Amino acid sequence: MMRFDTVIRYGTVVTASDTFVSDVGIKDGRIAALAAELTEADEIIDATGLFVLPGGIDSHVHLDQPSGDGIVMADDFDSGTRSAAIGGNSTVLAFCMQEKGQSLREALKVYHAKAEGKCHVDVSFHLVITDPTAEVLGQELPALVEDGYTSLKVFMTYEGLRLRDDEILATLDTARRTGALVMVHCENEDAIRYLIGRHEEDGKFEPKFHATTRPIAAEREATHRALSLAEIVDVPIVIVHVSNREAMEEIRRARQRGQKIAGETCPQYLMLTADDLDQSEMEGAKYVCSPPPRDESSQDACWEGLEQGVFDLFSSDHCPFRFDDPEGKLNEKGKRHFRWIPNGIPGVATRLPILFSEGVMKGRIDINQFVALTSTNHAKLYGLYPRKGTIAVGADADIALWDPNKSVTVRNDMLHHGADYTPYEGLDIRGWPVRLLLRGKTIVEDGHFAQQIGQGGYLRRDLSSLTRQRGGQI
Ligand code: DUC
Ligand code: ZN
Ligand code: ZN
Repeated sequence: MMRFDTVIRYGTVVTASDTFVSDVGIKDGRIAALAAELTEADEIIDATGLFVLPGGIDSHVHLDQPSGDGIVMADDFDSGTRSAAIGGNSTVLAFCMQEKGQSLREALKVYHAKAEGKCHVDVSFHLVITDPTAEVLGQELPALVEDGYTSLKVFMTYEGLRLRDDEILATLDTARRTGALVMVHCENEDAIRYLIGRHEEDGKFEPKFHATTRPIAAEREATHRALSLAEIVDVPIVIVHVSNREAMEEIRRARQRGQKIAGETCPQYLMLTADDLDQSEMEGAKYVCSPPPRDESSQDACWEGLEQGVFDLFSSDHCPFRFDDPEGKLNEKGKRHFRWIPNGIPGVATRLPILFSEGVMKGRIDINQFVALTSTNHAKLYGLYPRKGTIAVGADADIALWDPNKSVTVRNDMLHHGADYTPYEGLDIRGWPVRLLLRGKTIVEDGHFAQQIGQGGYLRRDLSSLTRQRGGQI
């Protein structure tokens, strides 16, 4: 019998489709065998009573991104990927933001330098296109897709970032030609700017007005427009961070028309509401993110989307800023006007425990759906499958051992991120990732990092399952 480096014994293996009791044999960083009675190994891990899941893949994470004058993101690739690992993730996909006038190659050079030598889990980059010149779309992007940068994001909101509809169409056209997958942030910038103006006239500056200037209709309209633009060009897209029923129904309808669409939602749309922004002492600034959290019926809709498969992806949209910090939420301008409060909340460490506890343990989704929504679908949609995202012979041995009976109360200091708060402080969780292996090596055990962290590598990616096959769903 083959001698393994590591064997995980007696656990219950879970994939997106199956649940079965099996030992897992690991050799040279990969899964080499799934069978009973694997006994020959240098290291034996007893997983009795534990679930053996593919490591989480968080395909929507912001790290070390420039965020406006004097504002500093709370996580770089070191702290951000530490926090990811604590929460059971073995891969994150971060954004590489093109500055206006900057070439994509130049932007990538900057982000590779930010990540180099600092990562504790594997990492890859989505490009954010803010300046879709003829050169960028005609030459750079096609070459970069060939080089394994196979996904990109466009914004419909934020002055300086957002693209006009004709620019989005041109970008989508390039995606169609190259097989790149486009993620779209859907909010109507003109409507938001108009509403901010009206709020200013009325002297409404507190954090809670972040939510009222970005209403559901602004998200729904932009979602419909993004889907229409994709239909015109006949190309798949991902609608990211969907917060409510109306935007979700747009995805359903587009699919019924025959479009290939992926949908994503995030923990904040299940766990928070606009009321969280309505608190004294600027406390509401902690919850400012876009789209904003809505209300309980929107939370129910997002659960429905997860349960019924409208959403393929459950991502964190980890975009951390410190709260009590002049470079964070409480910067001088932010204290006076909600529009200067940096947009985003931390969540890379809490994404998986929240869905496990609130979704699996409360019977809303089964554990195979959990694996699909948090790992397998991310790998398929972003060109990492089957190397990542499943427990199968030949796959990287990125494995999270979950104890379904472990109860944890979330405290900020256990999350190892750079933010000085978590939106989920005090939340009681049932089910926790008690051990994480990255390519066969244990990197976290019982909330502690192993000696050999810092081994995260860069992942070159294939084309998305959504763009690769004609007519294919994931
Ligand atoms: N969009 C994101 O995807 N993340 C943070 C801020 C934003 O607007
Ligand atoms: Zn966004
Ligand atoms: Zn984001």
